[in-house]
Amino acid sequence: WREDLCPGAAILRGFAVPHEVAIFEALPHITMNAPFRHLITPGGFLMSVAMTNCGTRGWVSDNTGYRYDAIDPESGKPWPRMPPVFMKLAQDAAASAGFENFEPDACLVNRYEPGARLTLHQDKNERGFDAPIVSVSLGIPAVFLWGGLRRKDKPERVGLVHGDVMVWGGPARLRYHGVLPLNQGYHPLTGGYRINLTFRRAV
Ligand code: MD5
Ligand code: FE
Repeated sequence: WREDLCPGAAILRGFAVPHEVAIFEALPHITMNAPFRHLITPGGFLMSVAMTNCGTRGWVSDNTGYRYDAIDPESGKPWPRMPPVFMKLAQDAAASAGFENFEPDACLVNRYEPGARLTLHQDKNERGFDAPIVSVSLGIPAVFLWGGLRRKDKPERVGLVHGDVMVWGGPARLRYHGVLPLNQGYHPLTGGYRINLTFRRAV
């Protein structure tokens, strides 16, 4: 069930399914303390994906730019701690793709409703790019856009379903990527939403 997309990039199909119940038991702790919110891009647009974070750093966007912050600007308090099941899942997935000793400090939780999308971008707000990124897809399916190292490289389309885990590192770490507008759907654990957990080493 491991698909190697290119050097440094792998999809582990269904890897998160054994942890699905524990993940959704842990999630309310996070969202009660740091509710999902629609961030504003530096350009002044409201993002269609709703976001929150757990871990010692969280990814935030506002009119001053993108950054990782130890404090949730909405609450003025640290982000909720990363649940052990999240940490273990991220570390096991990274190791299965060849990245031992992954120590994520940030978990961005993305919530997509039908129509929500993520335009093509690179993840480059982290201090270094040695660590991989682990991305866990939950709930209703999505089409992932997987581009090259230059914005103009035509992206491939990759279907992602509940439980799929992607690992990006090494030469794939800075590839452009995005998510097509989500179709309507239903999943017993998420209702009409797609939830994506993205684990990173921010600092
Ligand atoms: C998502 N989220 O499905 C995606 C999964 C984000 C984001 O892109 O920034 O929150 S992360 C997929 C990813 C991460 C790092 C590198 C690459 C893909 N890649 O090289 O294609 O909500
Ligand atoms: Fe990204």
